[in-house]
Amino acid sequence: MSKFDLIIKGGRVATAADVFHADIGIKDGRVAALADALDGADRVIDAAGATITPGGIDGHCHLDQPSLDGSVCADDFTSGTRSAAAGGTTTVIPFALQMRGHSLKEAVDDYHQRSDGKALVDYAFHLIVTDATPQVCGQELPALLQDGYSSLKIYMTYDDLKLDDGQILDVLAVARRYQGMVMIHAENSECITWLTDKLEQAGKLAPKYHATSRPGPVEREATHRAITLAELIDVPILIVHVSSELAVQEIQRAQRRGLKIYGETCPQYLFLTEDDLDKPGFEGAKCICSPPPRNKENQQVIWDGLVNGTFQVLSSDHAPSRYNDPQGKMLQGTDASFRIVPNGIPGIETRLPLMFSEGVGKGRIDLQTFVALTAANTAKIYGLYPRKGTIAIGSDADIVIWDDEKEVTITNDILHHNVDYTPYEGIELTGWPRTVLSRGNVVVEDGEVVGEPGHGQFLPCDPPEKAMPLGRPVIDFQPT
Ligand code: DUC
Ligand code: ZN
Ligand code: ZN
Repeated sequence: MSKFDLIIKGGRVATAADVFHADIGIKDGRVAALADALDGADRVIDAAGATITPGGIDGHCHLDQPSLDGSVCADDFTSGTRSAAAGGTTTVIPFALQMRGHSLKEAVDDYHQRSDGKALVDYAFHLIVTDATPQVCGQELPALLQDGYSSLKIYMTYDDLKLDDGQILDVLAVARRYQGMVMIHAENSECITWLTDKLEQAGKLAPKYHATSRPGPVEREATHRAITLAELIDVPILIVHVSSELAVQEIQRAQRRGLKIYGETCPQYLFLTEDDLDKPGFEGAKCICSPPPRNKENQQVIWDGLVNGTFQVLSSDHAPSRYNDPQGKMLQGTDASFRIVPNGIPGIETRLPLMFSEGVGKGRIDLQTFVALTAANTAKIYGLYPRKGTIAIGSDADIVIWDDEKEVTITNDILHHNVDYTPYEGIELTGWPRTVLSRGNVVVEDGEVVGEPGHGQFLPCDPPEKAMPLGRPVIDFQPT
């Protein structure tokens, strides 16, 4: 019997800490050896001249998520994880959405049914809490937080999802007591509704007015309020999909004060602007997402935030709606108000290649920062480290071997999602995943997806505290 199942030879290995040359020996799905020169394997992959990174972890994506507006999430666990794998992502963390009036446990059970046997790569679940009842905060949430579902998202906007400040405090208190990581969608709901009403009254319905209805101050106010609520409870939070300079400033101010406020941003805030919402006809709907893309100067602030440590995580917020489809962006036709266009853009496959080419390749971030933002920090924050997010002895062999020099023009027909467009059409990149391993299994070979549904396993998550220090407990809040 061979010592290793597989050896990856001669590559340049990057982790969040180091870049070094080593052969990687893989046995039983895990990294078993890192050394100058390894021998004795059933299979050897020649990676001479190639960069090798840990498989990406997409800490924010929506797959087979039930909708509340009649639209259909275009990707299920098979198409979504096929697309993820093709783009070098080997762990995804989508959301089990609680419907108001229903239990959280029901949402989790339903989400297991939607994912069982369907994924090509591993996955965990975040919870979405929309109904913070005493039963949910007192029993269901504590039980789930201790049972492998250690993170949850709450919304400050969207009528069907949002919590008020008191409810947010209730949820934060539970998270503090049971070491949950709370992700917060921070936009001021009342301001959005007021602005949207005024725009509609003036007949301004086109996709571009989506950006007008959710300007930077709307995000800043909610970010400030979320931070204040977290400070009151003394609990870490993560502000998701941060888009604006004004929100960045709030997060930086809190971080300077020593608060554990983590930040996530997404490629759409680096590569798109509000002008993309102003394409001819209804085309701008393709880029309707919340918060909306901003302007060029703002893009630079987001890039700076990746470098200066404001952001720990770069996720896709892949929220796939088809464009030319009555269950997608055209749900209410092409003359519909921006208010009722399903929110979200696809990006689960393009996240890593965009950052590898335009971040690392263009010298904006170094390779270690790339790994930290796309894999290692995500694993730490959501309790998956060091099983995921690094290349170290004992870690799962989730590995990307890059074709560093490959020139690729992004077009929708090279992607594997079930969406009929990509907002990044026409962007020219250098570098694309050549071979991708999930627990030692080749799931992408020479750019072709060869993985099978059912290989991907559910990952119970530890609390984040095991890897990321938490705030000092001050008051023992009892859950309501
Ligand atoms: N915004 C969200 O908050 N979720 C999914 C899509 C979007 O644009
Ligand atoms: Zn959100
Ligand atoms: Zn989202």
